[in-house]
Amino acid sequence: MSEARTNINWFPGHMAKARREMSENIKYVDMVIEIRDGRIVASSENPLLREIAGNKPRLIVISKKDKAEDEVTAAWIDYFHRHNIEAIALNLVADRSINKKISDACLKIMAEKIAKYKAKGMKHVEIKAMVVGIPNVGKSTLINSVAQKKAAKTADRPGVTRNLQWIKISQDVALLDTPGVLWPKFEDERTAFNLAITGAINDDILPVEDVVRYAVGQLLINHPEKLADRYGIDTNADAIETIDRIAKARGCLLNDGGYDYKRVYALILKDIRDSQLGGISWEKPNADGQ
Ligand SMILES: Nc1nc2c(ncn2[C@@H]2O[C@H](COP(=O)(O)OP(=O)(O)O)[C@@H](O)[C@H]2O)c(=O)[nH]1
Ligand SMILES: [Mg+2]
Repeated sequence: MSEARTNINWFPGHMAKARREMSENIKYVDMVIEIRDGRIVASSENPLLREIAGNKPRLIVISKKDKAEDEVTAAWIDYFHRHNIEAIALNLVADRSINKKISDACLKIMAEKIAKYKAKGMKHVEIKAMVVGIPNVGKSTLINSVAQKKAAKTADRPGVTRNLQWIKISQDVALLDTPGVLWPKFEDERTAFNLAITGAINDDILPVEDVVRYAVGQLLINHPEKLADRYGIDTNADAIETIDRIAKARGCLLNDGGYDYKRVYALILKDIRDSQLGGISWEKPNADGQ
C-alpha cells in the first residue's frame, strides 16, 4: 500500500494559481474562516494555511456535523477551545441560523480589534472574512447558503482596485464571495485514506480496494454494529473476509460464482458517503495527536 506515498506530488498545478490568488485576497480581510470536514477534522486541515493566512485570526467551522458523530464533534470543539481557537460545528445544508452563528463567532474573535477601532472614534467597524478549505468541505455551500439568506452583495471598498465581491451576513460581518481553495495534505496513508473515503480527493488517486479495506477495517474496530446493522452480517472477521460477506449479502457475484469486488467496493463507499451506516467520525482529537 505504498501508492499514497508515491502519489504524494499528485496535486494538480492549478493549486499554485489558487494559492497565489488566495495570498493576494487575504490582504483584504481581517480574518479567515477555515472549514474542516466534520468526519475528518484532522485530515481536512491544510498545514500551510498558517503561512498563507499570516497572523490573521481564524475561525474553524466544522462542517457536515450531520454526517459525523456528535460526541466526537464535541470533543473536537473542546480540543480547539483548549488551544484557544474559536470553533463551531454546523450542518451547512440545513442550519437555518448560519449567518448569525458565523457572524457571532467572528465578532467574538475580533472583539479586541473592534474595541480598539471604536476607542479611536470609529462608529462602525465591518469585519471582513475569507472562507478557506480543501476541496469538498463545504465552502460553496456555506457561501451560497449565507448569500441566499441575505443577498445583499456589497460593492468593493473605494480605493481598492481589485474587484472583490462581499456578502454581508450581518450588520457587522461580510464574507468574500470567492473562497480560498487549499490542497489536501498527504502526510501519511491514513490521511490519504480519510480524504478518499469522504470524497475530498478523486477516486482514481488511490486504489479503491485499499480505501475500502481501510474503511471497513476502521469500522470493524470502532463501529462493528454499523456494519452488522446495515448488511446483516457477522463481524467476527477481518476486513477482507468482511467485504466478502458484504458481497455475498448484497449479491455482488460474477457469472463464474466469484465475488464482484468492483461492485461491492463501490457499494460500500457509496453507503458510507451517503451516511447509510449513520454518522461516522474517522478521526478523534487524541488518537490523531492533533
Ligand atoms: N450533509 C451535509 N452535506 C454538506 C454539508 N456541507 C457541504 N455538504 C455537501 O458536500 C458537498 C461539497 O460541498 P461544496 O460546498 O461543493 O464544497 P467545496 O468544494 O468546499 O466548495 C456538496 O454535496 C454539499 O452539499 C453539511 O454540512 N452537511
Ligand atoms: Mg466549491
